[in-house]
Amino acid sequence: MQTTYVMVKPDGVQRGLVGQIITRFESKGLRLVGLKSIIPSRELVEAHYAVHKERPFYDGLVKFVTSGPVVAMAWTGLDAISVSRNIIGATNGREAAMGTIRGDFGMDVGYNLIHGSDGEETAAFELGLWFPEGLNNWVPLRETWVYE
Ligand code: ABT
Ligand code: MG
Repeated sequence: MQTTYVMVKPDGVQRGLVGQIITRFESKGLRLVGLKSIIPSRELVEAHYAVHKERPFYDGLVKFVTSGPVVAMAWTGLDAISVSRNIIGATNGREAAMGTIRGDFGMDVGYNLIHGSDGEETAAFELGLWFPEGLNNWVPLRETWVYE
């Protein structure tokens, strides 16, 4: 089992897509172990995107993600990291496959609606950063019908 950090970015929240986005992860069979709506501080977002610090889009990206509420989530499941990246779709919404969140709702690279951790180390780092209070340890009854 893996747990991944997923976040609806300010554009997804402003466009009223939070419910539809959560539904996709929930109906896929992933388990929700953390959820909160916050306007993140500059320090938090700078730490989150530290790997992109030298990139030309970094300042704009930090400004964008701190511009309003985001919805921070933690989802658990078998291969939750790659499963979530598949639900999310390619970085650029114009190229993302239909059926993915970005493919269905997005038209841009910068405003790409949602974030998902890209590996196990990143997930551990991001979950610790956004959920220092910890996650909910539980197993939904319906999960007995998700995995054979
Ligand atoms: P994230 O899930 O947000 O990390 O997106 P993804 O992993 O699909 O894409 P990466 B490459 O990690 O992009 C991080 C954020 O930077 C934005 N970006 C990226 C640009 O604005 N211009 C660019 O040329 C590139 C490569 C897209 C991502 N987030 N936003 N918002
Ligand atoms: Mg990324």
